[in-house]
Amino acid sequence: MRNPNTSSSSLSFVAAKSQQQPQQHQQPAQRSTAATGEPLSEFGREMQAGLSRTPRSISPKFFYDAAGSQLFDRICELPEYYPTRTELRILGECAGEIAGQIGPNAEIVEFGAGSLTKVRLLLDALETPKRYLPIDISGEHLEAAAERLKADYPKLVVQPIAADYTMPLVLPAPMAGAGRRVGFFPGSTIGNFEPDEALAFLQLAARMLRGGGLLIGVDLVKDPARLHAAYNDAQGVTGEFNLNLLRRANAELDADFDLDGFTHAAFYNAPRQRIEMHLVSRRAQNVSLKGEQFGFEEGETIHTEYSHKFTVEGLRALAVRAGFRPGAVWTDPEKLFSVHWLLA
Ligand code: AVJ
Repeated sequence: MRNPNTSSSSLSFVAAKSQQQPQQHQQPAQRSTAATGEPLSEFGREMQAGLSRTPRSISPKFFYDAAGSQLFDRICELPEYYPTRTELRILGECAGEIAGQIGPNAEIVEFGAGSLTKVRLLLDALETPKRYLPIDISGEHLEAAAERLKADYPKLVVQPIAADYTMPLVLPAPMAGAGRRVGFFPGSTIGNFEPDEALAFLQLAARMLRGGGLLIGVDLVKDPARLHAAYNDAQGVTGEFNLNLLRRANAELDADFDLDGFTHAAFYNAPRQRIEMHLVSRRAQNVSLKGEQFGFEEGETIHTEYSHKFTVEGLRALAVRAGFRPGAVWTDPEKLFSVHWLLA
């Protein structure tokens, strides 16, 4: 994920004492722009760095401002975008079996929790789940979603953690009488990571969840035409989602990207088993961002996202390298998507 997630951030998880307050995590030291001397946001720093390197790139975690999150919700409803509805179907149909693997009194830690819809399928099937710890970068969105969840699950302890889970993160100690601590990482967000980052994430998750497990949703390798269509929808919503990054830079970083001067490009890189998304400059142009000028040639791109696809065996082998013991796997009849139970 980068659902959010890559590039310069390091991944690490540390266990700590139980805390009742939602946690806020510190941003790294601020850098300021030469032009104004004002401190830059994380988005500002990464955008400036991303436009300064060759080839240009920016982490997909910055897609998800309010408008971007809404566009992503629309993507999930598109006829071409099979992952969300397929994963929901698997979680719904296999919830009993999944709950059987997890066992009673579990503590669920969700990475990149968003609007907390998928976990309800799990909570409904689990035997007396004890606590739910959703981690999400968007603190406000998370608080609101957590309040709604609390109202629906009065016996569940809900403790949101506002954090970027690709950054160092402190988790509360297990509650007295808790069962397994189980990570939940749905949506194939792991596909956003570079292969070495995916391994690093899984290694840290295995360490953090030792004695428990990880339930992870992973999109599968399939007919490239099907993949291509999922990221090049007829209504152009995925293109709007991609271009929203530039709109966001204009609004937040006082940039002057011409939204008609860039176009969405997404293609399947078969040998690397991944969709690659880019923003392509349609002509030679200059863009300014926080007082700095960036020249684009016609056809020059900003890489915005990888969405890696896996085989069932490939994901299980990666999990073994990371220190998990692969357990059950659930898929849909067409083998579009998979949900894996990995013992930590
Ligand atoms: C949320 C990262 C899983 O890779 O399919 C959807 C994001 N990008 N359409 C994905 C996305 C373009 C999505 N993930």
